[in-house]
Amino acid sequence: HVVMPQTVSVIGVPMTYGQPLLGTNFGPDMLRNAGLHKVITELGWCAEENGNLEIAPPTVNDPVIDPDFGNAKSSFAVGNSIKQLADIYEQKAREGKFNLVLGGDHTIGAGSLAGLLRVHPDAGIIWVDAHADINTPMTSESGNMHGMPISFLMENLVDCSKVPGFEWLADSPKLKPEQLVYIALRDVDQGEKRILRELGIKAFCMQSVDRYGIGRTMEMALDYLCAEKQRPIHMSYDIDAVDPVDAPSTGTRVRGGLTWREANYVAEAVAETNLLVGLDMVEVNPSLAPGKGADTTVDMALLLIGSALGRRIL
Ligand code: Z70
Ligand code: MN
Ligand code: MN
Ligand code: MN
Repeated sequence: HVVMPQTVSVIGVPMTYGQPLLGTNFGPDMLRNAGLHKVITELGWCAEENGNLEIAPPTVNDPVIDPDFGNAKSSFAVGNSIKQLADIYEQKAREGKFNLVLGGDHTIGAGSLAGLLRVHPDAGIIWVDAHADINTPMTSESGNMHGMPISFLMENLVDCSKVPGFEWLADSPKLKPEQLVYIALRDVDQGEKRILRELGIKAFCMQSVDRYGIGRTMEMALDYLCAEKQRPIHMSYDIDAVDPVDAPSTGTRVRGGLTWREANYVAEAVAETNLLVGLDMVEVNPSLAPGKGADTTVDMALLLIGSALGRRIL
């Protein structure tokens, strides 16, 4: 069995080079300024603040991916930055701490998973997102790396030694398809559909939420990961999984998302397993809906973090 850690290690990763819009770099400080530490400590956890990782911007001299291996914009800057996250996530996980990773765009998920798998090679991953984020540099139509983090962590999908900045990931422990489950998908590229089908990856898209409700959907998702044996879980929560009504300040709004209650229930259900060892909260971009929209989005993100950390109504 896995014992719930008592310390939440807060890691800010103000990464924005995995997608074209500036502003996701303000996510971590927005969440802290809105009372993140109060949320953590009021739930009985110790908060260990690690500040923000240093993100070096891309330069014109950076090596770029050979077009024969696809397109991966700013891979050198992205890869070198998230290597730092992999290292600190690994260190904190070994200390038995809960990793709370504040994005930043979703490329940082690759850093969290790399660190996680070094400590818990058998961990389960819950990826809550409107998007599948499993394009490879070959299948990606945009070249934006926030649409790719999972592909870099899957066994036999991307040769990381061919992607400048990601060489360090080539010999890192990788994910098997059965370690991953998606929630809330509704905008999946053709190439991604093929990958999901060929690898047999379990995905509960919005149609599943419509058909079975969020309660049964989460029961099936958690059974899929944990029915046979308990394993540590990492949840990577893209705020764009939530309907734009409740999370407008994000780069790729897709209508028909999780309601406030459904989004919250996802976090509550995962918390109830007592298996959660880490959480990414990503793609909060306060610049995109300044004022009320940003506040609504940050409020939603803090709610989800509190619920994932075990807040109960009663
Ligand atoms: C598309 C791509 C994406 C987030 C957009 C979009 C990916 N599949 N992810 N917004 N958070 O460009 O690969
Ligand atoms: Mn995402
Ligand atoms: Mn383990
Ligand atoms: Mn997304």
